[in-house]
Amino acid sequence: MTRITSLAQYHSEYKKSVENPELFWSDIAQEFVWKKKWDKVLEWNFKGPDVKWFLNGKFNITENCLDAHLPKHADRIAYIWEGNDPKEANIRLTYKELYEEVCCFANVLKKYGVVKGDRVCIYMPMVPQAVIAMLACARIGAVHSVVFAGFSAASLSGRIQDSDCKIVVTSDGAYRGMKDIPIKAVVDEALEVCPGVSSVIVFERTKSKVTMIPGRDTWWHEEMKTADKHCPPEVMDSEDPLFILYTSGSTGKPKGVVHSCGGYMVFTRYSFENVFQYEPKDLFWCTADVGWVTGHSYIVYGPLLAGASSLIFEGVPTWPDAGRFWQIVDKHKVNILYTAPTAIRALQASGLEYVKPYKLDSLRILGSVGEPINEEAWSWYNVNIGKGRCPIVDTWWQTETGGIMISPLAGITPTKPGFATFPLPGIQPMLVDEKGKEILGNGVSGNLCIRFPWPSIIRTTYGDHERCRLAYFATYDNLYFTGDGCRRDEDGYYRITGRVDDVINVSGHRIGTAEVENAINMHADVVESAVVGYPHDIKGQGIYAYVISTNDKKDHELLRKEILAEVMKIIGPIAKPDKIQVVKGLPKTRSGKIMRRILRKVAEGDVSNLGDTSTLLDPLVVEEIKSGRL
Ligand code: 7RM
Repeated sequence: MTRITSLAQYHSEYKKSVENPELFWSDIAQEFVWKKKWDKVLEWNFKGPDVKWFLNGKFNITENCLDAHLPKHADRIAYIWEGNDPKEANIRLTYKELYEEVCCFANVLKKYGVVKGDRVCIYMPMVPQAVIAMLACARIGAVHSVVFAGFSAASLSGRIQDSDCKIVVTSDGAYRGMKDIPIKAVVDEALEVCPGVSSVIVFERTKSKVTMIPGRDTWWHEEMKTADKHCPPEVMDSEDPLFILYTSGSTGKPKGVVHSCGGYMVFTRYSFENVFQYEPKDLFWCTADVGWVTGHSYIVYGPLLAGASSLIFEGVPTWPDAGRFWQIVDKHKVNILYTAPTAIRALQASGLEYVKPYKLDSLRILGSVGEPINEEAWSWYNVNIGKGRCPIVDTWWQTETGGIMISPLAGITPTKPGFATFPLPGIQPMLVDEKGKEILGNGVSGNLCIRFPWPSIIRTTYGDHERCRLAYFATYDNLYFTGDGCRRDEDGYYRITGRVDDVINVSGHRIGTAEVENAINMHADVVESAVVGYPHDIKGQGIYAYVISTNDKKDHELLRKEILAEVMKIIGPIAKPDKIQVVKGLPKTRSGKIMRRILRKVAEGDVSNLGDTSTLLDPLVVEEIKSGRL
C-alpha cells in the first residue's frame, strides 16, 4: 500500500490528494481485492447528504481481511488474546484459524435465518468471539450493531429497536477487573421489549448461571461444533452498509451512525498503515473496547486489512494493579500501543512505582485517542512509557469519520504536545466562525469543519437521513461540521480543543447532556435538570447535574443516590453524574432557554465573571446556585 515514509512525501501526497482526490483514492483502492472494479470513484453533495465512493465496485471486506492473507501468511498471528486475569492462558489465533472461526460463525448466523442486509446486535465482552461475530456478519452481508457491554438494558433495547435487529450475540457474563458482570441477564431484560429478536446466541465466558429461553437462546459452542468451516463471501456493493454504531449527540437519543463497505475498507487500512507506520512482525495493541469506533477501525478492520498482528485485552488498566498495561507490554513485546488520555492520566496518578518494574523496551510507537490530551499527560507518556524514544501520535477523529483524520504520521511528522498536527492526505479541514465564514491563516481558532468528502465519511444515521443532515451538514452550508473547536497555531499545527456543542467527553466516552437530563428527569421527585461538563483531573470532563426537586423534605443524599441509580438503569455507569446539586431554579432567559454558559462557569468554579446575565428571567437563581456549588 502507498506508504508515506518521509515528511516531504507526506506533503506531496497531501497535495496530490487535494488536487485530484479521485486519482489519489483510486490508486489506493487498486490495492484491494475486488470482484468487480468500481466504475466511478466519487459522487457527492453535502446537501442531502449523498456521498458515494467506488461506485458499483463489488467485493467483500472479509475477503480482504482474511482470505487475501492466506496464500502467504496463513500462519501469521492475527490476534493474541490476554484475559482479564493475568493467570489465564492466552489465546492465539492465526489468520487461518480466524478465517475458519469467522466462516463457521457466519454459517451459524445463516442457520438462524440471517441474510444480507439484516441487522445483528453484538453485546459482548472483549473476547475474540466479539471480533469473530462482527466479521461473520460482514461475511454474509449482515449489518453489525455492536453495543458496548457497559450500557444498560434500557440503552440496549433502544438500540436494538432502532435498528430492528433480528439476532443478538452475547455471552453469559463478562469479567472486568474484580467484577463479574451478568451480561446475559441484561440482554434478557432488554429483550422483554424487543419482539423482533428471534434468536440469541450465547458465548460461554464466565460459566455463571443464566436462563436459556428454549426456542430463542442457543450456545455458541454447541452451534460451532456442527457448522461448516467454509462460507463463500457475500458479494457486496461499495455502498452497502457494513455497520451501525450508536453515538451520542447534542440532542435526544443516540444516533445510529452508518458506514458503508468500500470507503471504510480503503480508509481504515490506509490510515492504520500510515499513522502507525506498522511494519510486518510488529505487535499492535489498541486498548479500546470493540463497542466503540476505535475498536471497530483499529482492532478489527484496519489491522486485519493490513495483515497485522494485534493484541486484544479483556480487562482494565488498574487491575490487579496499575501496572497491568506495562506488564502486558513486556509479556507480549508490544511494539505499538494505542490508548486514551484518561487511561494515561489514571496510571500517571497511580505513581511511577507501577511502571518501574517493567522494561517497556519493545515499544516503538505510542498513540492517543478519544479526547484532548493535556500537556502533562503527553509528557508523562513520552518520558515514562516511551522513554523519550517513541513518537506519539495524537489522533483526532470521530465515530462519524470512520477513521483517523488529523494526526502525526509516527516518526515522520514533528510533534508538539497536545497537537494532532496535520490532516491525513485526503482530509481537508477548515476553521469557520459562528456564521460559517472561513477563518484563514495561522494563529487562529474556530469551529472545525471538513470541506470535501473522504472515503469513510458517515453515510446516514440509521432510519432517519434528515437527522444526519441536520446534525452534521446543516449548520454550515456545504461543510461537514465536526462539533469540535480547534486552534491552528502559528506553524499551521491543529489542536482540537473540545466539543462546542452539548456533548461531554467523559473518559473518552461521548455523552449527550440531553440524554443524561432525560434519565435524571425520570426520577419521580425531579421536575427539571440541567447537565454540563466540568474539568476533571482523570476523566478529562466530569458530569455536573443541577436538579430541581419537587420534594422539599427529601434528604438530598438520598435523592442523589436514587438519581445515580436511575441514570445507571437508563444509560449505564459511564453516564453517572460526578456531582449533583439540588437547586431551587435554573438560570433561564425570558424565552425559557437554560443558560448553560452560566451553569458551566459555576461547575468549573469560575464564578467571578459570569458574563452578561441581563437577559435572565430571575437573576437571583444564580446567587443560589453559586452558593450551593459542590
Ligand atoms: C475516535 C473517537 C469523538 C470526539 C471528537 C472529539 C474527541 C477524539 C481526539 C478528540 C481531541 C483527539 N470517536 N476526540 N480524539 N479530541 N484530540 N485526539 O473518540 O465519536 O467517540 O468521539 O472525541 O471531541 O469529536 S468518538
